[in-house]
Amino acid sequence: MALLSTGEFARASGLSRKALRLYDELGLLPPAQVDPATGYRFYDPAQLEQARLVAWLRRLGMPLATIRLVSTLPPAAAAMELADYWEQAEAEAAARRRLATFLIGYLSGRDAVMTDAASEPLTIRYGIRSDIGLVRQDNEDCAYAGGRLLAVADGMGGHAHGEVASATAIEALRPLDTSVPDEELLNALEHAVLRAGSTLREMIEADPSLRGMGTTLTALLWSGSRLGLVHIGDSRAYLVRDGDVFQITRDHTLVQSLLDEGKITEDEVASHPKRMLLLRALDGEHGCAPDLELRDARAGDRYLLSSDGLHGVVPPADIARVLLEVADPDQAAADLIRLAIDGGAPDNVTCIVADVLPAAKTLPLPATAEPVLCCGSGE
Ligand SMILES: [Mn+2]
Repeated sequence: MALLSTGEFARASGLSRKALRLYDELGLLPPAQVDPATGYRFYDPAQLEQARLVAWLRRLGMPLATIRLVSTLPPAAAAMELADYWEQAEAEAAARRRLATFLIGYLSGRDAVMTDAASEPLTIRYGIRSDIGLVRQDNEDCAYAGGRLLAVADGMGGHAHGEVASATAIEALRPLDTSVPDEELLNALEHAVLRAGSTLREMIEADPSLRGMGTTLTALLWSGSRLGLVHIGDSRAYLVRDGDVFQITRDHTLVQSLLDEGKITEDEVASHPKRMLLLRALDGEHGCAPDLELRDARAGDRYLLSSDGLHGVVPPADIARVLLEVADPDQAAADLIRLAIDGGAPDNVTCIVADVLPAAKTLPLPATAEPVLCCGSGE
């Protein structure tokens, strides 16, 4: 059968000359013959079927490398490869749709309506309390609890500057109390922490008397059955699951690292002269790297977020007892604060206790509780 010139083959196959040249270079569709004198390329009409397949796959958006693979397979195997590719493409499109929905909500300050109802199988019920304690003049803790976001920040810096730092961190996180797609949980948290850091830096540049202010930040952000954890400093998150209490954050303190290195014992922590020293905090001056972790959210779990005003004076066994025995989260938060006060409350103390419940569709829950912001000496 007579070979076709590039122009004839292009017309017959629906591929441009330029595309044919590219596919030749990539080894995807080499011409049947190349004239050694002129360099003209000729195609076998039998190659038309292959060329049409390549054109179809390109219209599908398939990358050339995948086309090269598919076009060498026998039809049945090619069909399977194509099905795999399309499944992946649809999953990616769905992820992009969720990301777009989230960004629209995030940038407009409105809670975007997620069309994917299956991604919201859990709901949380919380109690939040903060107390100035018995010694301090100011409450420099700041906390927030909403339908999807819980956060505790413990500010430092003296003369109310700590209040500014902790409130700034919480303000940066608050817009995330919306539908964040689960694959974006950690990106969103990290972005908010970076934003808080640059806001603090700008404030310090504008007013050098603020230098030295900083804050801890420990927060949980839910999306469906996933949970993002961001943590910097010595506030803590605990998880109660199946009757056990686990501390799920690690203090960024000197004494914790000395403990980890075996240089001091648990008993020596309370009397260590530098037990207050933080190795990491959110302060806008030092590039801070928060711990970020993606976790499973399960119905029946309970979480505690607390500032060091709690664990600084209340023994772990007492914290665990309240978490395990007091069913109502608001009452549990109040009881924990009471234990800190009874322990002398040398520091501000803040607690959020949150229970993870099954989907609203299985529980006749009232409308979502109002978010609560608990900041500063006014509390
Ligand atoms: Mn504190």
